Amino acid sequence: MEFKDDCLIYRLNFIKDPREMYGLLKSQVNWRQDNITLFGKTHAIPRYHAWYGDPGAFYKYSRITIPINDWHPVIKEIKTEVEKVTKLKFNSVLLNYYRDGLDSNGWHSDNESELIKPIHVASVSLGAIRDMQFRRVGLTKVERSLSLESGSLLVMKSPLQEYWQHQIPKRKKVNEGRINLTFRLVSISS
Ligand SMILES: O=C(O)CCC(=O)C(=O)O
Repeated sequence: MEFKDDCLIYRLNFIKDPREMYGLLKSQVNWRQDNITLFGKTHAIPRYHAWYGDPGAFYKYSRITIPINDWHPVIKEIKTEVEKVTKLKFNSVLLNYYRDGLDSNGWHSDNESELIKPIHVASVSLGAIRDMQFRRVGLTKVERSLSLESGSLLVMKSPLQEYWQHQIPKRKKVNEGRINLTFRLVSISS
């Protein structure tokens, strides 16, 4: 599939006061740093993360099951606004906290089995500007790059995750933190 711009919607100034929202989430989110085992070696993942959602909205990626937190009222308000703007439904959110440019998120597609198809992901950025790069599944060449500004909303619509991978590469010159919220719709287990 070619990179179709209608699969990506990017909107600036989605969050009214991104600086204040960044400070609030940095201090109030139940952040954790999990380990990942790759090729027999265990490493701390290069960022903090947290999972919030409806009861039963469990999520696992890279073989890490992140404990679910009940909705924080402010995160729930952001979800409501995201749903209003995108006309999509979400029941959970993965938050990432990149302490500085040495924290990162490697190549992947958001295609875990819990995600309900068609997969749409809505992503809100706060704090330092970071690049999101895109490459086709199975290829190494970076074909697109987006600079994600504080307060922005990026919607990745189906079928993007089937054909493309994305990453947030390390950027040594970035000294500030960044928080990202990616809203998802997952199946509910009892
Ligand atoms: O930090 C971002 O903007 C992307 C996060 C991401 O790719 C993910 O959580 O799956």
